Amino acid sequence: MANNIDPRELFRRYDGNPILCATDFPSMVNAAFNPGATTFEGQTLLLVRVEMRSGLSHLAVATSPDGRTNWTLDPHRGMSPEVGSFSEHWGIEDPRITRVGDEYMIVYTGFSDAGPLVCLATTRDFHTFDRRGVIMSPDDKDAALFPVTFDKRWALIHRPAPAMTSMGNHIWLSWSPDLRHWGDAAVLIPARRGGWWDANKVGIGPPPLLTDEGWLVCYHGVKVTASGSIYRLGLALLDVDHPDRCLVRGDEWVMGPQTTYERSGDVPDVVFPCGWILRDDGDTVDMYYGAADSTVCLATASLRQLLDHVQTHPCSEPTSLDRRRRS
Ligand code: M1P
Repeated sequence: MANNIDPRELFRRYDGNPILCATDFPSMVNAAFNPGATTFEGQTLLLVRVEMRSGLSHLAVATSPDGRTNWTLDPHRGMSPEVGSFSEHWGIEDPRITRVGDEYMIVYTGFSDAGPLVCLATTRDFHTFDRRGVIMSPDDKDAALFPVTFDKRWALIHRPAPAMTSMGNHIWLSWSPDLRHWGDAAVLIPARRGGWWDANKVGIGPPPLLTDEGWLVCYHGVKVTASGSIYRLGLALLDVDHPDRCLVRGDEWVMGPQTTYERSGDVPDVVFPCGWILRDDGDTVDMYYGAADSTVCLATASLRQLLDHVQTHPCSEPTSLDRRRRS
């Protein structure tokens, strides 16, 4: 069994992984990872976080006809940190793309002088980007928008970090009538405690995916061990009309670092998806993720199997925050 991968795993890694790495770029860069993903003009489009050899990141566009091979890196498309900007002073990272009609809404982390914060930009062509500004103040990151409004309000999943880190870094959901003013914030998926794989720190992966059974979300959970952190992925299902209600949260992780390219790199033992695409057959989910903060990889799953799994492996130990919300 190569790399200890159980053939029953829900996500199957693409044999050609990594699909993109630093040496694919025309200039010398340190790493390419944590891509947002969408379809655009019939192609798969990735907005890849590229970390330069300064340590600062920008977002580059890569396209492929089949989402697997023949990637084209377009030097004229992408997003660079805004020159002179406080909110993007140390770069921009980890984009999540949500398509709304002809418009693509990109929520990304700005690395500001005051810490990481959440920014929003929109585009129709991935050439020009309309910056809509900071939508969550520091420290906050790992954010994604839903593609529809609920009673005329937008919903944003995000992950503020409390100054008292012992309180845990939980996934929150906030509301806005106009994408500018956000409020009614509440914890959506709390980090668990103790020995759990997702104890103390969690964050959303790709934007929520609408299914007949609810909004499917994939999130990362971080387990701190004596030799460092392990970033793994879990699933949850949110109510279709009330996405602030978590219907079910899976107990087990569904993907963790196992291959050499996930276990070894700038930050070992990390799988970190920021985008997934439901293909035209209505079942194939192509998930694009950063491996070890170094390369871009692809893993594929069946939507039916993901939904079955989360519903048949429900959380057996709700956190105190879960219990309070249910009472
Ligand atoms: O190094 C792993 C990841 O660490 C951060 O994620 P989080 O704050 O959710 O733990 C991010 O900087 C991310 O880019 C990085 O991949």
